[in-house]
Amino acid sequence: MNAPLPTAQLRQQLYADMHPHNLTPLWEVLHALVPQQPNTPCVPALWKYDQVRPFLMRAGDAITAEEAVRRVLILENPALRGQSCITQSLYAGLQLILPGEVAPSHRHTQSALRFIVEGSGAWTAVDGERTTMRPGDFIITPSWTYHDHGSESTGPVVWLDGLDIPIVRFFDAGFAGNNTDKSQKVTRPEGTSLARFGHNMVPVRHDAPYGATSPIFSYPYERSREALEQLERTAPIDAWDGVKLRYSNPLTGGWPMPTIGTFMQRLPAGFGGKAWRQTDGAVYSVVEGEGEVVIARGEQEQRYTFGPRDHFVVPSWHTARLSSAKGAVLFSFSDRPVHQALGIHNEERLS
Ligand code: GTQ
Repeated sequence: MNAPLPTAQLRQQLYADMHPHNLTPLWEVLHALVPQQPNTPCVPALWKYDQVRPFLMRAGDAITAEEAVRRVLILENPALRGQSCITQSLYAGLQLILPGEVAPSHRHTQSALRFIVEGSGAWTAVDGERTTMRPGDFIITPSWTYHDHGSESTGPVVWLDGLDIPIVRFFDAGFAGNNTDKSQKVTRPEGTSLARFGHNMVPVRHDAPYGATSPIFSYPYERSREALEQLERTAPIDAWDGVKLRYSNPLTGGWPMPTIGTFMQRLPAGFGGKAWRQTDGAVYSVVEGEGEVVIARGEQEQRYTFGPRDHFVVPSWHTARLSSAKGAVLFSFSDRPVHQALGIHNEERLS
């Protein structure tokens, strides 16, 4: 009779013998599979607009919007290069359209947001209605609606695209198709959706035209800014967020998009915010002003100074605090609606 194998050898033999049968022992990976707290592979990152813009303009020389279909530079998380994502669940990119160009009409099950960064006078069309893009506007392309972009501007127009591409990929639920028209036919005057749904009133007889997505497809900056300014003057300032509002779907009061939550906040001049952390990693676009963000996990700490049109990402369960000497306005988006739908959203406000 053979002597019994030592434990380590016994285990290795077991693993080797069952490997061809697509079996693997849980106890070797349990700690990583079920971590004590979120342990994202994402890292914080900052994209200074001054550094990004020349590459966008070179992309403008290198390819037309039509040939590219979408002329976009993807903001890739430095720890997830090659995966086309800024967090594990979200995609972000900067899209450029030049005067006279058209980005042809298509649709997909991925939902998109556009946050206008530079230039005015480009338009995007959704479901027969166009909206003019102005800096700071938040625009939605609902899942499976045809959309095309174009520009009658005199200069370049750049916006931030935020999509749920990694979420839809995770669920293997993506469909896409091209429209027969390069630019879809306009069937409603500009401003119809805002008039119907954007004045604290809604049509008496209506169905939600885009299911779980807001029927307002452009939330103009003018209005967001006015609300934040008034609240800064008249309401208490939150010690963590300054003055922060979330965008809402007027039909439900919930998030405007089923997968992506969007926010706009004002940091008053002289604001030194307290630190917080949350499970939803968030992408920020600086609208106005300047400030600093400190993002930390464990011993690692990143300190970024930001100005207009800069972008940065705060990954899941990293602590972050914002400050601003002169005041700033920040747009941000995250996958919080999904966390909330799954009952796994978590947030800590540190003192
Ligand atoms: O504008 O339809 O950045 O389909 C990535 C995929 C933009 C768009 C992106 C897209 C779009």
